[in-house]
Amino acid sequence: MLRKQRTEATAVRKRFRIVLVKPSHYDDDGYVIRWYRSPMPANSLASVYGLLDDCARRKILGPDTDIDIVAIDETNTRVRIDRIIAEMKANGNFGFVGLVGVQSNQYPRSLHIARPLRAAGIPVIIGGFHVSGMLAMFDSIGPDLQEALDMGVTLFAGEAEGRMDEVVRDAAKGALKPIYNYIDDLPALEDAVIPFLPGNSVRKTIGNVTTFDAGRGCPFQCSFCTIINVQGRKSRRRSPDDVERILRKNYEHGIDRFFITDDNFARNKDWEPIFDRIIKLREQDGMDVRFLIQVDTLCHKIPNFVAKAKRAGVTRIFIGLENINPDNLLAAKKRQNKITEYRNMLLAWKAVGIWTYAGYILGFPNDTPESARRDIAIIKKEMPLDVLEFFFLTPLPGSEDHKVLRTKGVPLDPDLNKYDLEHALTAHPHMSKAEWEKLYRDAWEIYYTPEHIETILRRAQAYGINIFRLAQIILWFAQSLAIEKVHPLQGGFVRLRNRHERRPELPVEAVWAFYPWLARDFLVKHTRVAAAAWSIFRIYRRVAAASRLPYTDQAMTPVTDDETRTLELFTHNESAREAVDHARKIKMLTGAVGPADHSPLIPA
Ligand code: B12
Ligand code: SF4
Repeated sequence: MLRKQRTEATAVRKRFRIVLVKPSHYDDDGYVIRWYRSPMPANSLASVYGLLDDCARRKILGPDTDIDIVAIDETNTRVRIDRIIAEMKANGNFGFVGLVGVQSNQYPRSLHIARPLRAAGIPVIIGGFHVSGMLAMFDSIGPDLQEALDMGVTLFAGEAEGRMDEVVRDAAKGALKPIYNYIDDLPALEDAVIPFLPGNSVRKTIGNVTTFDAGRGCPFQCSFCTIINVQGRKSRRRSPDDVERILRKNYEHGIDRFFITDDNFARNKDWEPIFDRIIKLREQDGMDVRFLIQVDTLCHKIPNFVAKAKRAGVTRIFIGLENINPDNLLAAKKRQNKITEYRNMLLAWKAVGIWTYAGYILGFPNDTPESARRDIAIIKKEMPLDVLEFFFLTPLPGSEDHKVLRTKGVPLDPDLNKYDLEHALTAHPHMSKAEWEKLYRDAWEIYYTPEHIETILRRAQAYGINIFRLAQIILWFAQSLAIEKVHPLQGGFVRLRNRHERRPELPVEAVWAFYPWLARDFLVKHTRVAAAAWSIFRIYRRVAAASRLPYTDQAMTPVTDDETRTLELFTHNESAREAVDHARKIKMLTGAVGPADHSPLIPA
């Protein structure tokens, strides 16, 4: 009798199936960028998974309907569209496929994934920065978004916290709207559902690192930035309780390294209570958690910020240095970046043994191939930076730059797949496309010479930084473009390619051509990686052997007033000299120094 009842109960249970895909994009040969292991779980995927998992737990479709969620990160897992179609069909297409956190460069790939799914009658929703950025900046729907709508794909703009119930219920009723637009109604994040990914997704990444956002929004106004137009300029943040929950949940699963993805954690209004909570977890509860955070170039001026970051377990910071030419920074409205502060800022982090990554943008209006090469040489000599990474100045959809160029009718490369900060997409006033591309390739080689790698390691060792770990990261950043032909931030372990995972505009290669090429490519690349690793290891050994010898150089000493007149960083052009004079004037006027101290560069 009991068995019969149970069978009846299971017979009426329904299963609403959700497949979440975080798409990758195509490399320049047209193949999907996919790795055996990606560096860390995608925070966008974890955020959306967490929200849907919460819907499932609350049984928002009624007590008889289970919600099943599968999460696929295409950077480490092949998306089997045929299998998704078969599984959905077996479930009467009761469910949807969510294309998650879709950036502009991933949008063409997303449409390629969506097309066969829509042809099979499966509901598809696309969310992420491309849709949000386009709807934030333009009143009308552009051809790219229209293509999705014409296929019957639903677009989601804005953030899904607090909105997921509506979407899931509509999908279950078969009544998804064409567009959900919440871009002007950004949710508060206090007590919002926290990001989460199941173990099988995390296992496809390198291991003990994960990501989460403690807040969103940035107060600054850089013209190339998409974040302020999509996530706003107001700081919205998770509570210290939620941050603690995220950390504990991961720690229980052996994950103790975190990348806090806030674009600018220093401007998270609650950075201090959050740091205080983490300090408590570390110092009183013995949780050895460590962090990479992103900050701006003035963060060292916030009282206690650097000291508390250190105690909270921050071991690395990422800074958007962007450029050392004040004219360029001004043109990009990056007014908060003051070259007069760069070295002090870096020294403040170095003093507490935290290593620094910085982003440098090539192709600002005043850049020439020569000036950019000279600027990189100045950075090497005069700034105590560890890892430097280069990007093309890119009019990303969602940015003011993109809107201005589109509105003026300036020709822009129509292929969204290239909007990945690794391609020249528009004309430059002083460089041909070929010169700009060459500059980008050369920049990595100019910075990561064997001599400079040695200098970076020597400086780091003097500050007590783990140089073995730093040497590995340098290997990754120095060689990614040369060997894998992708930016280090898109990299992973062991590149995988499938003959059929190619842009539909390009032909599927013949078996006899594809596999020998793949085998040769694998061998050549891994030989090159081994050679590069050996060469960096030898440098590491040399530096480690000299650990007892004191080391210092110009970049490691606080800037003196004399140096403001001699360092190339401050004298390389008129605008750099003006920036120094301006900083000096401000300091005098605000009384931050006595008349004897004219250095704008000694922190007040
Ligand atoms: C962290 C981060 C990274 C990390 C990723 C780490 C990780 N594994 O998470 C790293 C450093 C590796 C990285 C690399 C790159 N990144 Co990145 N990254 C970010 C950053 C700072 C945070 C992303 C994030 O987690 N956001 C929070 C999530 C929750 O927001 P979200 O994705 O928008 O999702 C919400 C909504 O959109 C919506 N939603 C999203 N999907 C869906 C789906 C459905 C069904 C629904 C209903 C709702 C929904 O709900 C979500 C929750 O509210 C963003 C900037 C930002 N502030 O978002 C840039 C950003 C996304 N990155 C960008 C770029 C260009 C890149 C690179 C191409 C750069 C490069 N050349 O290396 C690579 C691409 C790598 C890749 N394969 O994705 C750009 C994209 C711009 C654009 N217009 O497309 C951004 C916006 C930064 C910028 N410069 O403007 N990135
Ligand atoms: S500081 Fe960074 S996040 Fe803030 S506006 Fe500038 S580019 Fe965007």
